[in-house]
Amino acid sequence: MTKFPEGFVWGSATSSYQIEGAHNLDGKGPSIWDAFCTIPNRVANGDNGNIAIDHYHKYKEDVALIKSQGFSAYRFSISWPRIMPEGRGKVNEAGIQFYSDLIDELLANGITPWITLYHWDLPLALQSENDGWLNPSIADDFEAYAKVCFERFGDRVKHWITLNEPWVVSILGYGQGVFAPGRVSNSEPYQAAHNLILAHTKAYRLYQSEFSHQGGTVGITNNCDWREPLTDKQEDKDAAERALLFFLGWFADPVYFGDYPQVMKERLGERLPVFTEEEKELIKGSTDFFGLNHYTTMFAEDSHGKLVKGSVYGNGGLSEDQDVNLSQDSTWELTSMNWAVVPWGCRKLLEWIHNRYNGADIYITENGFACNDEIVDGKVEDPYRIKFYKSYLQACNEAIENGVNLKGYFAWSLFDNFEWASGYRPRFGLNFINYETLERIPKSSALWFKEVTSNNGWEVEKHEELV
Ligand code: PNW
Repeated sequence: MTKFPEGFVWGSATSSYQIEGAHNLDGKGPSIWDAFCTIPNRVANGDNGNIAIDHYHKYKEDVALIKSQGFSAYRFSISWPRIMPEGRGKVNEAGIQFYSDLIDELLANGITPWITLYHWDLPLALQSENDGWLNPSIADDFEAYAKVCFERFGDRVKHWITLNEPWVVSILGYGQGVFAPGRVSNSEPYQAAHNLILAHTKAYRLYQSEFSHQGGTVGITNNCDWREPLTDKQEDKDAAERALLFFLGWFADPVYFGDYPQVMKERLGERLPVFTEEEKELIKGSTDFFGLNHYTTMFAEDSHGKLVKGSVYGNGGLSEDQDVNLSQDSTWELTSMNWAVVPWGCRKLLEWIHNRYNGADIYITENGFACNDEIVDGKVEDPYRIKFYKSYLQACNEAIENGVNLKGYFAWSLFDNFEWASGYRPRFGLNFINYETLERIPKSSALWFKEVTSNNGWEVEKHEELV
């Protein structure tokens, strides 16, 4: 039996733009993703989130599925432009009503809501009129939006995540331009990141000063892959450490220690913005838990200035700033995102976080496997996904045994959904979506999770049969 500690949180996760649809209904304003999807050749197959899986209209059926699969927690995000169509000022009551109803439905079914305030669907007005995350004033706009959410939902919601993956927003949105708003630059990612950190901090401090009576916790979710030194040479060990600091330390060091990693300051010089002493004090300690999204592992080696251009996804940021070359082992299994399946990388990353961030309470807020599932005779069998989850959860279990304070795990994703620039083709769900009928069909992995959530672990032999 692989057993998890008493009270371990089992959840599944989604985000607003990826599932809701209803992109222009009931007063919702456009987001940067609505706009990005209209530009030719930015999203595979010309896909968009206009309808997505129509969760907006099917949320009751979806909550029933979560319940039947035994998850005690559900992580979803609020669409900022559904709440504030222009990003600031007027509040859209119909948007409030939707999330309020969803929260009530979850609670009535014994499921704890975990809300992400920002999962990339920025109100378009803030981008077109204000340069989005490049404008320092966005921190005040985000604080005002967070305030509405705390006021209207905080009586029932006790778990808040300010930002999802500021690394993706900065690097893919402002560095490589493959995600909205599609900008390409080697300095804007650092400016956007700076304002993201300040926005997070404002929302965190606002909760502390005005909403602490609600008794909730507020954190931030960062994404990071593991970086394994390619050889035992010290320079490759240093390269792997440097890559982790440019990836995760970029955001986690400020919220735990008040400032960027030294190696980033040294290498970026004037391209890295500077926090004032006052800001450092506010940023330091501005998270109640460590939210981690983790998908894969790559080898890292010192490039000695000779960069091999990696694929856009997962190249770990602006490699020229890090002097790191990344590679995969040819024996590693790849998902349909070309992300390698390397469970021990998950354990090593958890241990690295534990050691660097003083034994922080960690929640894995995303981890999952993409492929091209198919319906056969009305069923979707995905033994490879079960194998993936089993191996990563086993790695989590080992990390816990080694002293890591891992408190919960959210599978990405509850459903197949709009996978950003890759459109609908990669399927990450535990529940299959028939995009013609929008029917939800639980995959065998969803049934396996039911066993895990009800036993707080799984019987090893029994699982072996399933695979
Ligand atoms: C995350 N990368 O995105 C997001 O939080 C989800 O919305 C998304 O569906 C999921 O992971 C799967 O992609 C990422 O290039 C996108 O390293 C890109 C990267 C990492 C995470």
